[in-house]
Amino acid sequence: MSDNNLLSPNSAPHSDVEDIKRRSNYLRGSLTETLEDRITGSIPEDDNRLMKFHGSYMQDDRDLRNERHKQKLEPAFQFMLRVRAAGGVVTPEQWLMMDRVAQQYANGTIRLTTRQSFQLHGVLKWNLKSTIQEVNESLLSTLAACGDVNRNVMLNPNPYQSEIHSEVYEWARKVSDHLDPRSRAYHEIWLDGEKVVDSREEAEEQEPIYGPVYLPRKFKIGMAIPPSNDVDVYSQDLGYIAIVEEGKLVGFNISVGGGMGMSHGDPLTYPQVAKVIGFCKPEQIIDVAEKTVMIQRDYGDRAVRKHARFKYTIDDRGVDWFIDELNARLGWNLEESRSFHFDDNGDRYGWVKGTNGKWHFTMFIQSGRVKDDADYLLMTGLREIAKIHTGDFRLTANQNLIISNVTSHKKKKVEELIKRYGLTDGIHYSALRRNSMACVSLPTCGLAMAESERYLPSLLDKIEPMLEENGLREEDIVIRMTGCPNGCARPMLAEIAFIGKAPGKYNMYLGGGFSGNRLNKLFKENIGEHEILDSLRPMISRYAAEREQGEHFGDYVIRAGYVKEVLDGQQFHA
Ligand code: SRM
Ligand code: SF4
Repeated sequence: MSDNNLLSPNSAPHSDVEDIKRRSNYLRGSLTETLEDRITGSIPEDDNRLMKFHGSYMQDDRDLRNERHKQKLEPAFQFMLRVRAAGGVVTPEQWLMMDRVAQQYANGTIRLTTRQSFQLHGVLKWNLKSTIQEVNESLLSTLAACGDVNRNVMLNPNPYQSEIHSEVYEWARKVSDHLDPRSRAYHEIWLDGEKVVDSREEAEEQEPIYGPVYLPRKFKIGMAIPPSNDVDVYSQDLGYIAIVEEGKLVGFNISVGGGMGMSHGDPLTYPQVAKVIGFCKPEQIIDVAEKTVMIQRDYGDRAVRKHARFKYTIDDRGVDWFIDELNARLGWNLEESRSFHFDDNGDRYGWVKGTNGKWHFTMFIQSGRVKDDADYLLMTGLREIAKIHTGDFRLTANQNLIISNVTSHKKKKVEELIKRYGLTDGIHYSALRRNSMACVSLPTCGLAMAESERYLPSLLDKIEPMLEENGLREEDIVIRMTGCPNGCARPMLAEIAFIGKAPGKYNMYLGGGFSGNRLNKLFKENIGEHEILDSLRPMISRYAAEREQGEHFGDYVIRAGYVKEVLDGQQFHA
């Protein structure tokens, strides 16, 4: 089947992570023993690699690192736990569970992620099991939230087209369930399940899609419902674009090979927008997902992890090769892609009535962080709403939250709570802030080179007056920041982006497409706040004065010559 690495024979070149996966006996490793070790709050590196498949990363509080080092203490080890829900849809009971475990076992906050999952930070090793058990009791899971497998399947939360949403949501769930790892390791380790699989042969049957070494790298699927591209479908390894004709879902266009991650100064790594390769009927999408994942399993690079994402497999072999391979494995051919149009990749805030007659309220949550501050009791307000809410909550791909499916009967009560706690639809913020995203970064992210979540709000405070002065307060401009070039807030698709280089220093990018359809381009390297503001000031006033009717900022900066357009198929660094 593969000329490269089908199930990664030991003799083929492979990275150390491949060995760890192979030795792990389907994600078990020595995790059970490691968790019982009370001498240290940390876990060994091999087990940490496996922990990712179980939805957790070991971290340490980087704010405390130097001080603890001086005091000759081990770093303040703690765990991040990612809880996934396909399409970001959760019940009020599940919200209340997240709230409870965040208070009891984590740092008292909930982080809504750019892939519509939850993250908890600061969970201690001894509390991991209880936390994961509570999560599972409420029918959510941390399994495969991280690791070399398919991650949370994203879906436009679409509060207004309720029927289409529920139909596409069912498909998202089916794709997600189908691609879940089937090893019993998760149940054995965390849920005290019976040890059912002893022999490798039996287990192999249990991982018919992934096999014993899983994928070469993480794999991401997103489903967009035009005209909204809020899930940034072109950033996904595999994208589905719902095609709705005469009010009915007729199928999906398929896009492949998107990805955001790169390393500074390494031209072999680059972000890329996905290519649309064809169309299939709704009932065919699981087959397409399965076969695509299996092609990546067999042909992805297992030797160099930096080169192991699906986008590189496609680039190395060509998109035509991929289509042929996919069609051959499917036993039928994809149809010609259908026409569609995206307007934007943002959220629509405030109240809207769905086609099912129920109400939906989209809230603005700065960088997805749900917490209580002295002057903003966001977490408490949402808890009070969850206690009386009979619909659902939807996490958006822009780190926001929708209180969804509110009956007309309950709307007044929910509105009262929104008012009492001052929960905001962002209307009193600038449109720039409403279109902003920042990754987690410091102090928890071990890969962060600069601040992001903790810095972007104050940078926005300084940019907003420039917008006000130029009458651009209500102009939608997409701005994103990350603390490193891994691209967790998909900054490479923003009209204005800052990617961390060193403490207080960022590379500044301009010219992304307003609907997430075009990568941006490097404008200035390694600049601090002063230079950021000095660069933006004249640009913003020129934009206000010179823009054409309906011209977006990302298009303007290209026309005005600040950066060159990144054409389709061109790489970021070109
Ligand atoms: Fe990410 C790694 C946070 C979405 C590309 N990402 C990390 C880690 C786990 C750091 C680590 O490996 O030690 C970060 C944990 C920080 C912390 O303290 O919480 C982290 N990524 C996040 C989240 C929480 C950002 C957020 O602010 O919401 C997002 C969680 C998503 C989820 O719920 O599943 C998150 N990460 C993304 C996205 C956006 C997306 O998926 O739509 C990307 C770019 C898309 C892509 O994958 O191409 C992304 N994260 C990465 C990468 C680079 C992968 C690559 O292509 O090379 C890494 C590093 C790695 O995998 O080695 C990474
Ligand atoms: Fe960490 Fe970098 Fe991702 Fe930000 S972009 S969360 S700094 S890995």
